[in-house]
Amino acid sequence: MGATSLDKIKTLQRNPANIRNLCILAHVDHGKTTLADCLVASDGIISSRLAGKLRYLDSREDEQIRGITMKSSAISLHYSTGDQEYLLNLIDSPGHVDFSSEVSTAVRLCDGAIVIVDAVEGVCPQTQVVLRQAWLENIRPVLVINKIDRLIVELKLTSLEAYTHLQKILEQVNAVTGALFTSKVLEERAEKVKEEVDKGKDLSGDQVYDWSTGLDEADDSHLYFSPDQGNVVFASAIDGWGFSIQHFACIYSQRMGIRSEVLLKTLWGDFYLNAKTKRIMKGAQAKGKKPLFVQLVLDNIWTLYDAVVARRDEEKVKKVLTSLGITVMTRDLRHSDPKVLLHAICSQWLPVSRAVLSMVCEKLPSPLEMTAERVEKLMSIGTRRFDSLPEKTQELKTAFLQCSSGTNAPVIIFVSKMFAVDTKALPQKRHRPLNLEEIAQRREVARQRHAEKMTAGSLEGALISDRTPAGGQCAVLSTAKPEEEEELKEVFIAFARIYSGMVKKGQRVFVLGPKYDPAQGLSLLPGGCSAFDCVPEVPHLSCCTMENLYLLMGRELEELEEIPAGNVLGIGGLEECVLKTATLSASLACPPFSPLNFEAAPIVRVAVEPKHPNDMPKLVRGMRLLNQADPCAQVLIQETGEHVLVTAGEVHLQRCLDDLRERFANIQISVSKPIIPFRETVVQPPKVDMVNEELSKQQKVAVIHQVKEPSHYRSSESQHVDHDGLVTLTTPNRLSTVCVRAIPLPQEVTVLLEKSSELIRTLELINLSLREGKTMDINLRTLEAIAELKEHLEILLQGRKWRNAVERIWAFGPRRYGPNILLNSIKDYNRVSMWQCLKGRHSESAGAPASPLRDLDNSIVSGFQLATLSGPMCEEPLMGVCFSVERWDVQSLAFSQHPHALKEDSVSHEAFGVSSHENCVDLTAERDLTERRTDASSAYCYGPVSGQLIASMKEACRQAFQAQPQRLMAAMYTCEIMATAEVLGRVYGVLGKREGRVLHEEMKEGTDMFIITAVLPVAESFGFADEIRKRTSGLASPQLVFSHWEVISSDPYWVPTTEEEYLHFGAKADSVNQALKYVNAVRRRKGLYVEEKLVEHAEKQRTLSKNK
Ligand SMILES: Nc1nc2c(ncn2[C@@H]2O[C@H](COP(=O)(O)OP(=O)(O)OP(=O)(O)O)[C@@H](O)[C@H]2O)c(=O)[nH]1
Ligand SMILES: [Mg+2]
Repeated sequence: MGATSLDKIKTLQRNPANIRNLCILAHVDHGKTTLADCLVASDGIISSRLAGKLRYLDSREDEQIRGITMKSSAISLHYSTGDQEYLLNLIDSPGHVDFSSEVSTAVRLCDGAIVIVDAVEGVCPQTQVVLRQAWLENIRPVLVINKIDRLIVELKLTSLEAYTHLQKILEQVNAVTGALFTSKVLEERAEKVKEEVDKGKDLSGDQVYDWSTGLDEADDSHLYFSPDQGNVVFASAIDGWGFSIQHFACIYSQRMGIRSEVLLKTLWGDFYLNAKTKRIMKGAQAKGKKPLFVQLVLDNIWTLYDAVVARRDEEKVKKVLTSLGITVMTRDLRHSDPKVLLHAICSQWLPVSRAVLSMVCEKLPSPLEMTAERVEKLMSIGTRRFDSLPEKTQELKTAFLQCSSGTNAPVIIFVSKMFAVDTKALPQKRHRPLNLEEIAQRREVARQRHAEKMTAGSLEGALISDRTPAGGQCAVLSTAKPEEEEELKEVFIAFARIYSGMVKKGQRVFVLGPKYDPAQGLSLLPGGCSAFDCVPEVPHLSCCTMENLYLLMGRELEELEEIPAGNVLGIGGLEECVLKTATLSASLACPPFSPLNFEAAPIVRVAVEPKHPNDMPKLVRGMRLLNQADPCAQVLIQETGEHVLVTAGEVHLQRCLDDLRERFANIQISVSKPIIPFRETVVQPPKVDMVNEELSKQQKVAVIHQVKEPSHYRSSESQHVDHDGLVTLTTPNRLSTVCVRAIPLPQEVTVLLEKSSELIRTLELINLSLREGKTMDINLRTLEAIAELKEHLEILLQGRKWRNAVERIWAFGPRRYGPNILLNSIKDYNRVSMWQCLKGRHSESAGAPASPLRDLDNSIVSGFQLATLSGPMCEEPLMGVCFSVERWDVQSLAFSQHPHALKEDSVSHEAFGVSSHENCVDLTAERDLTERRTDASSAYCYGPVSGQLIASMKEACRQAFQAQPQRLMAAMYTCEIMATAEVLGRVYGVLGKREGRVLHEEMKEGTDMFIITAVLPVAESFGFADEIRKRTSGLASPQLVFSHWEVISSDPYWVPTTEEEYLHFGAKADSVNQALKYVNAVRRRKGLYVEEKLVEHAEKQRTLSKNK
């Protein structure tokens, strides 16, 4: 540990008013870890000479080698200013998109954040993301504009230009905050209006509607970053300087005799100093004067850089040194690298740590100042409203707000991630210096051992002397083994924060799973119960012992006996009961915290297998550990038996594999090529053919169906496909028939469904509990969001085809929340509406009459779920397809087979509005009927009706899908690349080669950088970042973020049919068909049949000359 003793920190931990829990957030490479170094150095933990070079919080080897942070890590610092002493629990987070889940875990534990922006690059995509994350977690940010030295040295801006540039950056950051604020106000406003409308329903009609948006009254001035508010620091972390305008206001108020409050208001802004009158005036820009900030602040820094770095003028440096009253060591003064001298001067003149830490202590809230709004947000589980939680649970709100460590305060802890550390790194295992007594004791023991050996040796003589080494060795080996095994072991430590109560080592607490319901817990255990008791079975509740408590000190851990509320800590001994996150509490009334907001979804998958097959158990164990140690990585076993690792991107993948090889599994592994996800969809029949000739409607249908596998046009006893794509399928026992049609969903609908998947999942949960007869107090916001989704869908699904479609939605799929719809177009079949929760609690089951089909309803949904989970092209999930069930017959016999036998006769429902197919269907149905009666008994051999119906429904959906023009959808990344004009061409070259598409390109103001925004298929993205970096000599480095799914326009099953196409593409049409290439690659990987001819006319390859 550094200069601060452990005892000091323990004392500071007890005073929550002077604790600040904060994290450092920014885009990749904007200087988070460098700034953290400066702050760590100020506490004497590392030398200030090494600050910025060491990157102390990047403790992993690969972090040091690659120069990027991959894990968030915490350190506790002591800072004293005036008579106040503060404890800062600082968390450094990664900026690379692949690790954005680490940011989520850090933000959750903090009350405030330092947001860093690079002075040259300005607001970048990740800056926006982290500002949003801070906003969503209700934590307060302060701003550090870093790398200002680059404006001087690299861009060579004058101080005035730099001032305008800084102003622009501030505007950009505030614009992001402004947008977040506006959306929140509008949301609240909408909520309020709705509440008023709900309340005012029975009032008479003379209501006055207030059309204002609420934005005018809402005060948002405190949210913005402004130097005069004291929440902005200008810095160069690498050169060790930083300042807020308060610092200069203090200096100049003494020097110039102007009150510091006046200076504070005028140092930033359009003010100038009138030399004659010695007064500060407004309108510097209009009058062409130097703003105060330039004259009094920036000019000094520019002069210093000019003297030290540009001119290396020793005389001038000395003059500056005397005027600042600074002394530097002669070796720094003579150092060949001017940056060393600069660092030595700046870190004394304007130490960045002082500027940043005093801003943090002043502007960021302590754990005592947590807002009620944030507490409610943390405590509201899923769809539940805060005020619908049990009374005892609501009472816990005060515990959060008081943040007390008293004996009565309930213990509440949130674990945001589990991280693995080497057992050797634990303080218990660390070698500590021995005190004098221990040294004497050991010496005594050694002396005795030696004496025993000597006597034993003299007794046994030379007889056994040649046996001894072997025997000895044996003993050594056997004792060494368990030790070695233990050494390999990784232990998991929970990264957590205490929100209330005093936590003691060895304490037992409840672990509340994400689905734990405090109402249920309290009712099952009415008398209350402590975690020490033998707890009876309560769903999603378990107990654990906090075996060790640690103070997190970057690379090191310090063991503590107890830790009071308001602190960030590490907890040992939870690996068995906590997978990734958890809420721990001593009270049963505590609800599980709301889940973390993750920004990036894992998308890159690889299959992993051991090099040596008998290492399989080790791999399985290693994968399990990896899953626990990473907040974002997913580990799954596919149906094929492959072990699959899903990560957020290439860099993340590399890190996970390294961890697996070197820490968790310790074996050699082989890794498959990335498994690229695709989606399958159907589209509207194309209007033009491949050579851009217009296709008339009739011809088009003929062409497509003729070309595609003719076997689709099967018409057998049990199945029939008609010309406009309606598929009729009968179950093998011929007791039930379904007619299904696949219809492409409009693109906007697919996007909306994709975006709302979480909401649909919630809707499904609500429906499930309603079906089970449970009542639920649903959060008003959730209900509103559901109503909004419905409304939105209604707007998007317009036209005759979609009449009343939203009400008729039967299910979403796959997995009940995917972007495909099952539509109930059966006449007279009334189901309980999907949207029943919107209609009030009492009407739900009364609406629909009992139908004999209801019992088999689930089979249809299951069949649809299976069909949408893997499509017919290459067994990838479907997207944007609507399956409309237009007819469904079930014979009464089927019901007698079904466990819930119903005594009704044959029920037949026909589709409405579809006439073309009716004849043929009716004919088959009639014939079926007579046959069915005769061999009813043989029907039993096909198994339960429900199962048959699932299989038939799945098959019907697949065939309906194949009856439409099919397309593949590719996952797309967006990337923003910053590049200088010289390398722009090469960037375009790489993008073009990889099927990328440039969306727009703009020049960053004040610099010679271009920002290119492009989309790129995930399938083509592997090695993209590296290639760009290589081709541009490291000048451009892209950040890839998954953005959306895009239909690949080419038809994978296309073959030329018209004369023109034939001429253009040749008989085999084997020129590049991107979609077919992908389909075949996926099919080959999955071991499916691939229709490919590898070598045709082999004799043509013969070399003629050889035959001669
Ligand atoms: N010129 C200049 N370079 C800086 C400054 N601060 C940091 N750097 C450099 O910027 C690079 C990135 O710094 P880091 O501190 O690793 O950035 P980071 O934000 O922690 O990056 P990630 O953790 O990977 O997101 C390093 O090469 C630093 O030397 C600065 O004030 N001026
Ligand atoms: Mg870093």
